[in-house]
Amino acid sequence: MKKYNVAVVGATGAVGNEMIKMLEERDFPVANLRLLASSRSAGKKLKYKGQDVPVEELNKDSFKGMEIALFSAGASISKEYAPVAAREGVFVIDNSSAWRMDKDVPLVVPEVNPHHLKKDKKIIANPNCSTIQMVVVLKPIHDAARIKRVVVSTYQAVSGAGHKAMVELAEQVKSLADGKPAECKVFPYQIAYNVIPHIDIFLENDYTKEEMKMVHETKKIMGDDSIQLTATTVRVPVMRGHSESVNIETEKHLSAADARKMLAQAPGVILVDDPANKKYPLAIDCEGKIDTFVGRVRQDESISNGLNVWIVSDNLLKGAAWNAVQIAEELIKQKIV
Ligand code: 25A
Ligand code: L14
Repeated sequence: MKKYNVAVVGATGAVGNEMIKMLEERDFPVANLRLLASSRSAGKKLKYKGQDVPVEELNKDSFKGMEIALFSAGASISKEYAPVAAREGVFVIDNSSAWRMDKDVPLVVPEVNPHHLKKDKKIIANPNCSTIQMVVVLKPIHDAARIKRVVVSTYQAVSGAGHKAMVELAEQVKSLADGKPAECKVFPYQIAYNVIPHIDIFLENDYTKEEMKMVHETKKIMGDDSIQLTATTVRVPVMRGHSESVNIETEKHLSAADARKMLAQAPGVILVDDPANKKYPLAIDCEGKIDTFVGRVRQDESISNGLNVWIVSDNLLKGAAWNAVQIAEELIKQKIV
């Protein structure tokens, strides 16, 4: 089997770290692995398959001889360096929001739109974490009953905001237990023992950017602009795993029982739905897993064709690192790379 030269940009971050682990766990056909980050991390060593791999400082020559590059170092780095890599013929799978809505860039969730990958589209965007886990569940429902409108509220883990945010939650919990005040550097307010209805920046329409990403990205991935969606995105004091309450209105009637049957067979989805035995998806159970978990499947009794579901997935894996590596696997499967 052919092996590929793979670069990870932002290798020392919360997502980058999981990308390296994912390549290892999936036994991805790596010939050479190049780890890139800022000058702060240059010289540091990270483990890959038991070996020490040095972290190099990212520069314009970093992509020579590479074939696939996984980016997770923020939008400004992606804006600057993804075109540099693409010009070298490298397939860039970018986890930032920089390229997602560019009409020449495929925005891909392999269970939903693998056909959007193309040989001449060197930059590929990895969608927003909250959107990814939602669309793997929406896709089979849309195919069966045609979705008209979605109302979603998210309960997002702090790891979505990176490594520093996880440290902040842990330190706040400790400070408060010691009777000391909680220090806020990453989040605008104390996140320990709190819930903050604000992720990413506020826009002119008073929605946050995170909320509008869910609106626009869902339509692009599903390839259907007619799907109406409204979102409220909320930060909760959970380390890993985003949860979502999703209300779905469909054109055709779909019973909760039929929806459950379909979801149990949907790719990448695991149904955990047994209320009598208190079984439903929990963030703490999904940590470290690549699947998307769905439960609490119910009829929306206030309208004629509606469902309510509860969706949970590890935001650092299906929401970021796994979806990126899965796209790379798909490029190989489709003989694109
Ligand atoms: O710009 P955005 O889009 O708003 O994104 C902001 C951040 O969100 C995270 C990610 O943070 C990103 O930087 N992120 C983005 N998408 C995400 C998603 N879908 C997401 N998180 C979750 N889900 P992160 O901390 O996880 O990762 C940051 C990585 O990017 C590298 N990086 C930063 N600037 C770079 C760069 N790489 C190349 N060139 C640059 N100019 C960064 O590497 C990390 O790998 P690093 O070397 O800067 O950081 C290594 C470690 O150093 C610590 N650290 C970070 N900042 C400082 C610091 N130490 C001291 N002083 C600092 N100012 C951290 O512990 C880090 O792990
Ligand atoms: O991928 O939880 O657009 O703060 C960046 C920040 C996802 C979540 C993205 C967060 C996000 C995120």
